[in-house]
Amino acid sequence: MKIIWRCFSLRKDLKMAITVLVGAQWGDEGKGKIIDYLADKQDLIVRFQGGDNAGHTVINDAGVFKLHLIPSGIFNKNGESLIGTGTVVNPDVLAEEMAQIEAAGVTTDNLRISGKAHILMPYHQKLDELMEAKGGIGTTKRGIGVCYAYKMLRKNLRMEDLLDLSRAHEKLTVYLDVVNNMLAAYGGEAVALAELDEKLGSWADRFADRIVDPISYLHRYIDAGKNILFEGQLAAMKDIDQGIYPYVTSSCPSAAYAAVTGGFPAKKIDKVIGVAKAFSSAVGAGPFPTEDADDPQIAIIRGDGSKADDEFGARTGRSRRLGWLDLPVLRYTTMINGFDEVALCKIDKLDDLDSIKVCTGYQLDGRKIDHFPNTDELERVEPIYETLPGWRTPTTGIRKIADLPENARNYIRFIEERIGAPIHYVGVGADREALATR
Ligand code: 2SA
Ligand code: GDP
Ligand code: MG
Repeated sequence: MKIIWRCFSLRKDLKMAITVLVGAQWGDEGKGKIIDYLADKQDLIVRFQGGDNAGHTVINDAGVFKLHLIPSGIFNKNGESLIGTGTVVNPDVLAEEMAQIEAAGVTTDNLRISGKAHILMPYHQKLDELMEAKGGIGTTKRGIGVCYAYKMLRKNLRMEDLLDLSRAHEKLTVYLDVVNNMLAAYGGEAVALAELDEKLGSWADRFADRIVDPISYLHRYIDAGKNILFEGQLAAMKDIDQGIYPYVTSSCPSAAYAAVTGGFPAKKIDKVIGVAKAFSSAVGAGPFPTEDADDPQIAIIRGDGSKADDEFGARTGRSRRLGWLDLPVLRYTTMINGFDEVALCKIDKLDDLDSIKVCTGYQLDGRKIDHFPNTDELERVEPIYETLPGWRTPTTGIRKIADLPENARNYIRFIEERIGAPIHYVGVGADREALATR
């Protein structure tokens, strides 16, 4: 019996080539940390959506990094990193981020960029700022939504356009008509083609040798049975389709989008990992049922901003909205993504609490509901809480889930049973090695 099980598990390992890792709540769950931890087993890490609205924190031997565009696996010297087709790339931000990483002594020689990734232009960012000023949803003002909107309007340049600047100039001449009309509507100044031409030239010099045809590039890895990890940004609650529309980002931070944008069959995904936090946080406007700004216990979790793992935006520095763990949200995102494994981060932030509230369900208009509510309903729901005892013991030095305090293990089991997915990793501190595993 034992032998049969071993063979099965070995074969399963051999097949375990494509993993997708996504956020399981509202974003900022600790994806950067988990990817950095898993990176040395990977041959390729692909950031598959979003742009420099992301702040993925990685703390390892090389230093403290808040990554915006560069995949969190860049520190793995033995593999490559790809900024994928589903992303929107601000080349100036990318150049700055590469310089920061290189200044810390880390090579970026292994970084490639999909030719099909869209270029995020200065006017995308300007329009995001202007639109937010007229009553927005609390975006990061990095131009993300506008760039994706122009992608759908078919009025963007892509990274591959940097390889033929005269053709890029022709395309931009047409696109700028639309852009300048939109800028005028929001009271912005028109942009001049000559300035953009200059930028395109300098971006071509900087990035041309990193731009790849993403399909042949990726399929070479797939055909060779290599380990590939797809890195999502944000989480399903901020998904343009499945999230709390309109308080969402403008791409799909859900696992299947890795295949859609990667250009490979979705059935080839072997494993989906969801990263959750032991409590809830969100930035930007929109419903957040378990938000509890006044609870003194929540103030302990937030910190004062002096530590890298305090609850402030890794991109904008905004104070994050905080609340208790919301199991209906986790059940919903598990349903959408099909988590094979969950990483539960920041459990150490609960070490000093006497008791911990967990939302197990919602009441809508006085009645308990079974479905996950739409955005308007979510504004009105009342969370149903259970209170679990805290453990009041430091967990940061613990490396095995079995060695965690009994009440911490009970908290983990409580979550697993209610979401129907196993927790394989438990974050006990911000550093790479501060992780308890099975
Ligand atoms: P956008 O800028 O168009 O994507 O904003 C749309 C919504 O998505 C939210 N959003 C985020 N939520 C959590 N974390 C994000 N990244 C930063 C971080 C946040 C920061 O890692 O801490 O620094 O403020 C992120 N990026 C976008 C945003 O709040 C809108 O609700
Ligand atoms: P991401 O966007 O999902 O990568 O998450 P962010 O980097 O925006 O936010 C997560 C924050 O929590 C960062 O400050 C991390 O350094 C920190 N962090 C991640 N995992 C843990 C953990 O297990 N314990 C503690 N204390 N901090 C963690
Ligand atoms: Mg983040």
